[in-house]
This record gives sequence, C-alpha cells and structure tokens, in this order.
Amino acid sequence: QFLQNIIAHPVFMAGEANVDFIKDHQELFKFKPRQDRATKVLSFLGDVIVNGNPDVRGLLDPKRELRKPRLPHFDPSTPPPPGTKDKLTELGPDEFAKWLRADPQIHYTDTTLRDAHQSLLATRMRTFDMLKVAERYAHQHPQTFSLECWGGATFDVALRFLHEDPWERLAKLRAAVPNILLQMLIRGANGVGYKAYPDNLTERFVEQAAETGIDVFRIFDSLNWMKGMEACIGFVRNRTDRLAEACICYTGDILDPRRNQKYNLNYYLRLARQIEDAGAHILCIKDMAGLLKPYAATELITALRDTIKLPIHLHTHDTSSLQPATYLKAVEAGVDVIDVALGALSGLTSQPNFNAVVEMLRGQERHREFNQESLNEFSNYWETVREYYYPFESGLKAGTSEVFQHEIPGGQYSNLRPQAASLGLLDKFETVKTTFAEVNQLFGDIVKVTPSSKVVGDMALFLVSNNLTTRDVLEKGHTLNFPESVRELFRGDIGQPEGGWPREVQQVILKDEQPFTDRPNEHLAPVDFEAEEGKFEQKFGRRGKFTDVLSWLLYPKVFEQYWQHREEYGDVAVVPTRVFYYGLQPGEETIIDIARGKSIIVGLQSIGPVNEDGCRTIFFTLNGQTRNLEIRDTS
Ligand code: 3PY
Ligand code: ZN
Repeated sequence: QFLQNIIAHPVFMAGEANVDFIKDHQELFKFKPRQDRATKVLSFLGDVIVNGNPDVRGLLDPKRELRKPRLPHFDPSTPPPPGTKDKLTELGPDEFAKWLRADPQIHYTDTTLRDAHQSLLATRMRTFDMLKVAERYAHQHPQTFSLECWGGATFDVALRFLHEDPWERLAKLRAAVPNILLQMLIRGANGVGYKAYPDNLTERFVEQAAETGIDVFRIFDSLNWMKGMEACIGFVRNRTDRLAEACICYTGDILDPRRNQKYNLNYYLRLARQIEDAGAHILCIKDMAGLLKPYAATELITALRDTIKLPIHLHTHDTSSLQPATYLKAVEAGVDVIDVALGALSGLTSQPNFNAVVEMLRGQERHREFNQESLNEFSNYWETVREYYYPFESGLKAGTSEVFQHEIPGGQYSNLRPQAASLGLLDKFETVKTTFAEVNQLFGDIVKVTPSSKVVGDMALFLVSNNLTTRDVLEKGHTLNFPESVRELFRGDIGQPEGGWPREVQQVILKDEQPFTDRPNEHLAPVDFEAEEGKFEQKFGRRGKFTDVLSWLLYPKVFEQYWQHREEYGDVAVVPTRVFYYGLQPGEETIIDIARGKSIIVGLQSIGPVNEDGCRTIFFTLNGQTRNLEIRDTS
C-alpha cells in the first residue's frame, strides 16, 4: 500500500519491469508531487482543524483555559556543569556503582519525563514539551542522579498516538542533557513490548539504545523470574559500557502475616543475591503499585544492605499517599537513590513530590542540595503544560489505601477506569477492582506489573463483563473461552511465577494446549537483520534508518501506521502541543520550528464550507503569504 510509483515497485527494483509489465501497470506512473515540509505540516494542521485530533475526540472542553507556560531561568552562556554522566564516563560502570554505594548523600531520579506522565496522563507527554526545558534542567539541576525519560509504555505510545519517533526523542534529549544519566525501563525478555522477543532483537535494541543515549537500563521481569532478566543484564554488561540496574518487583507486605507467605523478606533477599550474581550494577526495588510501607522499607533495605554490595535504588508510586513516609524510612535505612517527580506531575499514581522530598531532608545528614526556587519554576512549567493534556487525566482526586487490597500498579490504575468505561462497566468499577485481587489469588498470587498486570486486568474485566466470579472459572471453565492474553500467560509466554502456576487453573484455561516452562524466547527464531532490512526496503519503498527497522520489528502494525502518517504529514513532533491537539482558531498564529534553524509562522484565516467533493478549503497564512489547502471533512 506504500508503493506509490514504479521506482519503489519490487519488480522494477529487481530489474524485471519489461514492456508488458509497464503497459499493465500504468497506475505506477502517477507520481505524487513531493510535498515540502511546510506543506506537510499545514496538511496536518488542516486535518486537526477540520476533523479534530482523533486522540482527544469526544473529550474536549471548549471552556478550558490553556495558558502559555513560563520557562525556568538558566544561564545559557556557560556549558551545563558536570554531572553523573561525566562520572560514569570517568569511572566506568563497575567503579561508578561502588562510588554510588559509598556516597553518603541521597540521590534522586526524576521520573517526570517517563513514569510520571505514563501514570497520570496515559503516557501522552510529547517530545516538544520535554525539549523546551531539557537544556535548562541540565544547567539548573546537574546533581540529579538520572532522568528517567524512555522505555516502558513510551515507545509504543510515541509511535501509535503521538506519531513521533521515540529514537529521535531520545537523541534530542541526549543532545540537550549531556551531563546527567538518562534512564530507561525495559521489561527484560519483553523489551518495550508486551510479549517475548528473540534474544538477538533485544540485544540490538539495547546496543542501539545505549548508542542513542541511554545510560541506565532498569530491567525487570513481570513475574520476578530471573531467567527473564538474565539475558538482558548480560546485553547491557557485555555489549555496552552503561549501567545494568535489575529489579525486584515488590508485592504483598513483608510485615503482614496474611500477605507474606510467599513474598517475604527471604524471598526478596534470595532474588537480590541472584541479581548481584547475574552481574547487575545496581539493584532496584520496583514498588510498582506503591505497597512498600514505611516500616517494611526499614526492614527490607537494612537487610538488603547487609546481604549484597550493590547500591540500592527505590521506585514507588504514591497511590495511597503514604510513600513519602516510606522514603524517609528508606533514606534512614541507607537507600542510595529514590525516584521522584517534579511537583506538578507527582503524587497519586505517580511518584512522590521531588520538591517536597528535598525539603523533607533539608538540614539532615543525607540531604543533597537542590535550588528549591528553580525546582518550583520547573514544577510551575509542568503545571501549565499539564493542562494541555487534560483529556488524558484519570479523574483520580485523592490517594486511596484500597491499593493495599487490590495491588493494582500505578501505571495501570489510571488506565483501568477508561478501559472499564469503554466496556460499559464504569458503574461496576468497584467490582472490577475487587475482582482484580481475586484473580490474583486464582492465578496463585503473582507479581503484577506490565505485562502480567495487564493479563490480571484482562481477566477481571472478562469476568465482570460476563457476570462471572473466580469460582465460576474452576466450575464452568471448560465451557469458557478465556481472553487470549490469559491463555498466553498460562502457556508460559511471559515466563514462570514463583512456585509455578496452579495446576487446576492452568488445565481449565489451556484445555488441550501444552504449557512450557523454559524461556519463551528460546522458541523464537533469531532475527536475520540483513534480510529484515531488505524486507523493510521492499515494503516501505526505501532503506530505513536502523532505528526504523528496529521499531518496525518490535511493533510492525503500529510502525506501518506511523510511517504512513510521517510520509503524509512529516515530523509532527515539532508542532506545539496546544496546536497538535486542538488546532488553531481563525485569527490565531503559531510558530513552528520545522527544522534546525528553520521556523515558519502559520496563521489560520478562515475555514471554507464543505464542497461537493466533501472537502473544505482552509485559508492559512504561511510566513505572511496566503496558502489555501483542500482538506477532506471526514466528520
Ligand atoms: C511499564 O512496564 O511500563 C511500567 O511502568 C511498569 O511499572
Ligand atoms: Zn513505576
């Protein structure tokens, strides 16, 4: 479908386009006029103006006031001061890890550019808004340990909904922030996807991510299965000179006798030892649902420091609103790095408030100095920008300690409500949450984080929408067709849980299908990159950048749509967010930096009526000159 003309046709490329072929394929000689960048951007704007951005359709509030954000101060005349990135280059990863463990002052990872918006705004934050402040941040807060800015759901969402290239985002952030470590989240054998990928694909992905700018690879397995993480730790260790940070995903409550049968202190210590033995440089306690309570943090971190030599990085979500207290106890117990988000994008299902946590420790032994006035300027910037993303707010208004019962991860919690709503289950949302907890027990009490948490959510929605309970699964299961993701989970597609799957449930779900217990990746043929690059060229009509080929191999369908969008509209990441989502009003103007050092001023004059072809003429001004564009009205 992308082969628009003869030049890109495989028969022509193979040198086999004879006279008959040419006669029979006259349509291949209709060359589409090449459009320049400015025209492509105008076509995109025209489409948003006429038809709306489909991502926010039905969610608009015309009364919403969207202000222009104020940029934080900085002094551009000097280079940004050296930071942790320079330290890593100086020491190399092994010595860096020792330095980190020995450093008495607390370190902070700022998650604003990844987990915070993944958890609060459905991952929609655009590169445009990040780049406005990235260089300023590098100047103002070089003592930040790392910026988590890539991976998790951002890869998929950037391509699928924002029509952006995630690799370009990373490269631009790297250029703007040369001094602070850049960090990503990678789902072990599942990469940045929801299923297992061939090992050599993950290996090339890791190499490319390091080359493009990632310094800290936070690696986890959604069932805490060492085999799901080992290969990835090895890729970072052996194929890059960056940091492999591996996770114990925290679930249950080590201090609660009702919840610590399986997931107790010994379980976590054992896993931590295995992670150290596998060659990780840093251990992360990944508390994806915000279940690690303050006194449990004291116990866990004290014991971990006694058991392993690695520095310890703590990640949590403030869903219950209790987690700043956990940080206080963790800092007292000797944690090395904690994850926080800038004020305006913190709290609730996101991370605790960076600005406030710094103040909590001010004057104390482990305090690290940050310019609070500047942190607040950054927070104010994000407060204004957050408004642009109002259609993606979850509606959650206050912390909820229900999370200790249902254990739904922060990133999933804000998604589950719209998912339930789309199935007409909003009035049963309470039941969905309790069913989530019941499904967890039915599945044998598993670790729940992407992608395992998504499967528990799928099953809960399946049961509630069919008026079934977990008891019905065993009683009537042989007559039920369970969601595909549930079958895949029990087949072993995303790994093995602690203690194995409950046999009876597995049989009912899989019926005659045979499960496997080894690594799912072992069933996948390695990628032949040379052949795939050739296939890419055939399919898309020209050679792709290697990063394009990787994105295509990870998300084939999503990438195809992204490519089509890019061919038609160019790089829309340069469009200001307000215009990207809401278009322009007649009389309004915007400046768009379409390429380095090249800006255009676009104004909307008026919108014509629908003509007989179903199109409208949009009267733009482009750098002061009138430009008319015909845009199809699909509404
Ligand atoms: C992800 O995998 O995207 C997560 O944020 C898990 O917590
Ligand atoms: Zn998280």
